[in-house]
Amino acid sequence: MDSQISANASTPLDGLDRILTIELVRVTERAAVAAARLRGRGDEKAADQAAVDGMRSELNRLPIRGTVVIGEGERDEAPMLYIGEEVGVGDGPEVDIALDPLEGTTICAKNLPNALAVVAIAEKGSLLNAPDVYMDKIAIGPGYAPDVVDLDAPPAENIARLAKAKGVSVSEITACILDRPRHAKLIEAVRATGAAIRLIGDGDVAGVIHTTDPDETGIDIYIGSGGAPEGVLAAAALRCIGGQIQGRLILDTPEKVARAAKMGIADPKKVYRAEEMARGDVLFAATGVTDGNMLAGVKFGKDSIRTHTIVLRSSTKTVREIKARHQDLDKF
Ligand code: VTB
Repeated sequence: MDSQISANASTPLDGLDRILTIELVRVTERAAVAAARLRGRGDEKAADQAAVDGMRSELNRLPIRGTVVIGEGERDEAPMLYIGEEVGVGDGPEVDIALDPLEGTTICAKNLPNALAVVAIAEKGSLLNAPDVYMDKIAIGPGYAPDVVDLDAPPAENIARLAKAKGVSVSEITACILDRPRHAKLIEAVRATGAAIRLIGDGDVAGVIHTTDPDETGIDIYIGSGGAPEGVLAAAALRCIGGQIQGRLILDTPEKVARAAKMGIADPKKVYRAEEMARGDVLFAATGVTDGNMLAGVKFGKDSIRTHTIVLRSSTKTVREIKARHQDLDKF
């Protein structure tokens, strides 16, 4: 055998075993196909359950000792993939898992763009254990100086700073914002700058990821409040692709502060950067359920099923796109 090959083969890799990168693709593919069968049926719960079942069965084949830290909810409210559930074959590295088998259940039920199956894996203890509360978020793609935008600055200032850094006029910036009554003032303030807004019904994990490739997606910045678990997933993706996110948990009642404290959050006002939500070596995968700006949705053919996945690894920042044609249809 070539000595170079054998030397490399026996050299332990830093962080997570890179073979997991490819294994992870199966996890989101499986969840996406299961959810996609229920696209456009108006039944959020059924689509979500199908995605959960699909994702769980593939996760349990991975050579890991995994613990779900961002999942479907607390043990008493989620029968599967609850926070604390152990997944994997029970052998291999100890890892933390953040997942959303169907990010955008309503999008899927209505068959609208950008529903995803999403998972991230990091070394044990590396993911923020975020409670299921809202998080204020601001995110931009790679290539900008640190903190060019600021979670606490007025929207007009952030848009102006971003336009300047990008070298374009404010009117050429597009902000992605969740279409919610709570964002009325934010939307007004961004519109007043002359920037465009892409209003999305759900799916702010995709919204944040879309900032990493504005030429393709047309989105430069994500602003607004969405789920904290979704914030951690988006942070994991940005750790791998590049880009910046700032997030602060919205702990607006003593009950939420106490719940967060129980999960280890001592400072309820802390602003988290990507590397504070997802530390160390991180792997991330997302498969399109419905057609979207970055990923195609699942396509059901007569003899095959097609899926489109991005899979990312923070230590090398490799972005892989995997278009798969599955012919072993019994598996799905
Ligand atoms: C967002 C969105 C998700 O939750 O995080 C949103 O990205 C936040 O909650 O797809 P509200 O719907 O209450 O605004 C989701 O819609 C998932 O539930």
